[in-house]
Amino acid sequence: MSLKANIVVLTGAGISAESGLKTFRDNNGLWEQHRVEEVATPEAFAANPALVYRFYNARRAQLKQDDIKPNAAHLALAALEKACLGDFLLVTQNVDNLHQRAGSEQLIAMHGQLNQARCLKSHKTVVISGDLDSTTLCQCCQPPSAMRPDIVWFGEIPKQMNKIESALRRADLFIAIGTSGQVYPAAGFAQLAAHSGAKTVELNMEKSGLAFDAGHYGPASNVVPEYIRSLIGDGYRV
Ligand code: BJW
Repeated sequence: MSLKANIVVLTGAGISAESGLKTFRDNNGLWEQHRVEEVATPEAFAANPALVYRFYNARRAQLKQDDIKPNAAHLALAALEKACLGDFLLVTQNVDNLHQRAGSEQLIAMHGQLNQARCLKSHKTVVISGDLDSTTLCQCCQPPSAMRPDIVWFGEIPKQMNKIESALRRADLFIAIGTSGQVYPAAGFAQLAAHSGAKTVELNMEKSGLAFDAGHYGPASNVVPEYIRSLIGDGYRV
């Protein structure tokens, strides 16, 4: 079955939890005793670049492990995109590549991607697969410049905000999945979509505390395929 509606989906770390990637704010959310706020800021990078490179190198390496792969929730969203006859946009706060690997195409990685590096001088991005450190140089500048992880840190502006906000204003349905709603601007998307007349739905392990018209709670790999089947019918299986 197909679906004639403009849909915006926002995902957070919870959708990748059952793929083996830790969320940020659960009990295990520390990395070598550091909270995310201590490594994911421009100030942290300026003060201790080696630590920050190491943090992102470890997480990039983890993506290559055989057991880290898209789960049923990622696959269900790729199926929803195919069934959607209106405008569809998947906005992820995640920096992993699991939505891309599941086949999602209309996708904005608003907080950047582990598999990209950015030139500190020109801000051009390149795809990387290995480690990055202060000796990794760009190929776009003369003399070559150092590179940083292409990640949106606290205090920086998330990517493609104009495109996201315009999709939210046109949305008939907004679905937030696996996000605690503690980090802005993503935490404000449901309200923006609702003001423009969209129905808002939360799919999460537990209620986030933000206001939604409806919510379904449990592990993403159960709740997301179930909800998407309720939209596009039983013909779809993952
Ligand atoms: C499951 C599950 C399962 C578990 N199934 N569910 C004061 C007030 C308001 C705002 C601010 C303020 N002070 C500063 C700000 C702004 C700041 C901010 O929001 N700070 C807050 C901490 C207060 N934001 C920014 O600085 C942003 N930039 C900005 O605002 O620029 C200004 C601007 C914006 C727009 C236009 C113009 C100007 C930048 C934010 C960058 C965030 N970066 C990070 C780290 C980098 C990426 C990385 O290293 O990976 O992004 S922080 C971290 O949090 C990461 C995540 O993307 C983000 C969100 O976390 P998420 O995904 O929600 O994960 P969790 O762990 O919090 O939640 C997981 C959820 O899943 C939970 O609900 C679980 O229950 C659930 N779950 N298992 C289903 N199996």
